[in-house]
Amino acid sequence: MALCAEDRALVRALWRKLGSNVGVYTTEALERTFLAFPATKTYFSHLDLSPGSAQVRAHGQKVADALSLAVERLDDLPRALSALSHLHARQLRVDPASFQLLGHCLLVTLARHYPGDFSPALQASLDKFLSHVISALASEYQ
Ligand code: HEG
Repeated sequence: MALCAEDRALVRALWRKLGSNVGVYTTEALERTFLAFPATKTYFSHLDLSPGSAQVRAHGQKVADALSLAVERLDDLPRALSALSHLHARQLRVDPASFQLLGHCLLVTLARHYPGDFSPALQASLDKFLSHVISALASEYQ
């Protein structure tokens, strides 16, 4: 389902609120993903995955930057993320089903840190945004 004007406004406002902490929350979401869905760790066997790992933090920042780019390019998501989709599909060979798991953990992380902002409307808009990011990332798998 496409993001309507209200979805876009809610997601952009949340991102403004996150400010420079997008990397912090994305890192927490990655740590939650590794704990809740341990099979996802197999893609990162070359990294130190212990709690508080600087390598996970550095990776979290890269994922966060891609999400922030997506927020800036809501009208053009598939194009904005096509190189990244290609990388995950052809080089990293990540099972696209795992994108949903990280998306879910990001939603949980943000709900935990911003309980007062997490209205049903924001949840629905954020969920739509993440679905769009996930389908853009999955677009190069065919
Ligand atoms: Mg991916 C690298 C973004 C989900 C596995 N991921 C990256 C990079 C970005 C990114 C920006 C760095 C690319 C580069 O260095 O050029 N990843 C990204 C997003 C999302 C996602 C936006 C979903 C919202 N990634 C994801 C998932 C897995 C995964 C769910 C596996 C379970 N990503 C993965 C691996 C690497 C990246 C193995 C390479 C890590 C490295 O070696 O540094």
